Amino acid sequence: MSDIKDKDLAAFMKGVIRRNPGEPEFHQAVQEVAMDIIPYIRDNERIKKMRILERMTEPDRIISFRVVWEDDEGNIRVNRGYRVQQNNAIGPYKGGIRFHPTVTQSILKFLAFEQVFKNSLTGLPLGGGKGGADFNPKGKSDREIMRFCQAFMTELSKYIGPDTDVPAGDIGVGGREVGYLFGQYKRLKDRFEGVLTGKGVEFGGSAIRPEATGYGVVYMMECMLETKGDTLKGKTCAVSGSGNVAQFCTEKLIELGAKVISMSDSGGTIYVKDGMSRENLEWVMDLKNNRSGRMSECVAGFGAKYYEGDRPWALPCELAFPCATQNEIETADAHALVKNECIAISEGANMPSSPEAIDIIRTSSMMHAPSKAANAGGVAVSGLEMSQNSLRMSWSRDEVDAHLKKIIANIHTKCVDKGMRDDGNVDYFKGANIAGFDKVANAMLAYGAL
Ligand code: NDP
Ligand code: 8G0
Repeated sequence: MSDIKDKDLAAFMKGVIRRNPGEPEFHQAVQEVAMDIIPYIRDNERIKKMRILERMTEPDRIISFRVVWEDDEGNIRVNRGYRVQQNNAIGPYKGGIRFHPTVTQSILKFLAFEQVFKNSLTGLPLGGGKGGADFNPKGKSDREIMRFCQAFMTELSKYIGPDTDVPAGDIGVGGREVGYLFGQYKRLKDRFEGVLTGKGVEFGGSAIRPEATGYGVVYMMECMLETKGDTLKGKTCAVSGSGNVAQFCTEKLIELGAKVISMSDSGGTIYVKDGMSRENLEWVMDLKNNRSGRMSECVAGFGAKYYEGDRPWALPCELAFPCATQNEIETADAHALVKNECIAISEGANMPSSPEAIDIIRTSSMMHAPSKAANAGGVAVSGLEMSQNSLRMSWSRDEVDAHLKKIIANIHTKCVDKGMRDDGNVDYFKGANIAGFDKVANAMLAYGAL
C-alpha cells in the first residue's frame, strides 16, 4: 500500500485494517476511495458526525454458506459461497457473482464496496453487493456446472429478491450459469421475476447486456479522447483478458476503426502487430466460449505471436484496456505504459491497477478512467433489464445502446465536474469517487442514524 501523508486518512485506515484483518484487497479499495473522500468531507460536520464514511465501509451484512454438490464420479464436493450485501441506501443490492478459485471474503468485500460507488454513478436506483464462491469452473463438465449452480442457488435464494438483492454474472459466471441459477430460483420459489440480470433474451434478459460492459469501456475512452479533440480511429490498443468484457471491448474497438494488438488469459498474451481482424476475434470468441481453449492456441489458429506468462502492457500502445482481473497493472507495467507514451487507460476489470501503478500513472499526462466509472455500463444495462422486467417489456438493441451511451457520457461529465484539477487535467479517480459518494451519502443522511 502506498505511503499515507494525510493524518486523518492514516487514522481512518488504521481502524479499517484493525476491523478487517487479513483482507488486503478490501483495504486497497477503501483506501483509494478514502484518500479522495476524507479531504472532501473535512469541513462537512454533518457527514462526519453521522459517520457516513465509516458506515459505508461496513457491509450491511455478509452471508456465508456451505455449497455441497456431487461431481461426475459421484464424489461429494464442498465449497464456500458468499453474498456481501454492502449498501442499499439508493436501491436494492446489485452486483455480480464470481466463481473462481481465488475468491475470498476480502475479494468480494472489495468488489461490493466498489459496486456501491459505481451503481451510484449510473444514476439508476441501485445499491451495491457482490457474491461468489471459491469454485473452479475450469475443467468441469456441463452437468457439474449445473449441479453446482443449483446447490449455490438453493441457499442464496433465501436472501435475494427482485426488490431486495439482484445478482448477475461475473468472472466464471456467464449466460449459461445465469440460466441454471435462474432456473433453480424459479423452481424453488415458483415465481418468474427479475431476481437475476444477464438472463437469456428468451426469459427476460435485456438486449445488449452481454455487450454492455465492453462497449461502455470503449464509450468512456471516446469521451476522454473527445476532451482532447481526438478519436479512436487508427489508434493502437492493448486489451487484456479474453472473457466477456475483453471480447466486446475488442469488438467495439474494431468496429470504430481502432487497431487491437493484444488479448490475453492467465497463461499469456497474444500479439497481432497489424491489429486483430473481425475473423480473428470470432475465432477467439469460439475458442473461449465454446471450446474452453487457451490463448496459446491462437498461434496455430490465425498466426498470432504468443508471449507465455506475460501481460500486454510492455507492448507499445496508445490506448490500454485492462479487462481481466484486479491488480493486473503493477509498478513495472505502469512504467512500461508511460515509457511507450500511452495516451489513456479505460479500466474494464474491477480495480485492475495497483495503488503504486496509479501513483505512477497520475504523475504522467495519461488520462485514466477508473473501473467504477469506465465499466459501469454493465451494471447500468442490468438496471435497465430490471426496469424492463418490472414493466414486462423489452426494448430493442438500439434503444438500450442509446441509453448506455448516454449513461456513460453522463458519468464522464460527473468525473470532469468533480475531478477537474487546477492544471486543467481531470483526475477521473477523484471525480468518480466524489460523485459516487455524494448520492449515497445524501440518501443516508436523509434516513438519519440507524
Ligand atoms: P470472464 O470470466 O468472462 O473472463 C475473465 C478473463 O480474465 C479471462 O480471460 C481470464 O483468463 C482472465 N482472468 C481471470 N482471472 C485472472 C487472473 N487471476 N489472472 C489473469 N487473468 C485472469 O469475466 P469477465 O470478462 O466478465 O470479467 C472480467 C473483469 O471485468 C472482472 O474484473 C469483472 O469483475 C469485471 N467486470 C465484469 C462485468 C461484466 O458485465 N461481466 C461488469 C463490470 C466489471 P482465464 O481464462 O485464463 O482464467
Ligand atoms: O450486472 C451486474 O450487476 C454486474 C455483473 C458483473 C459485474 C458487475 C460490476 O459492475 O462489476 C456488475
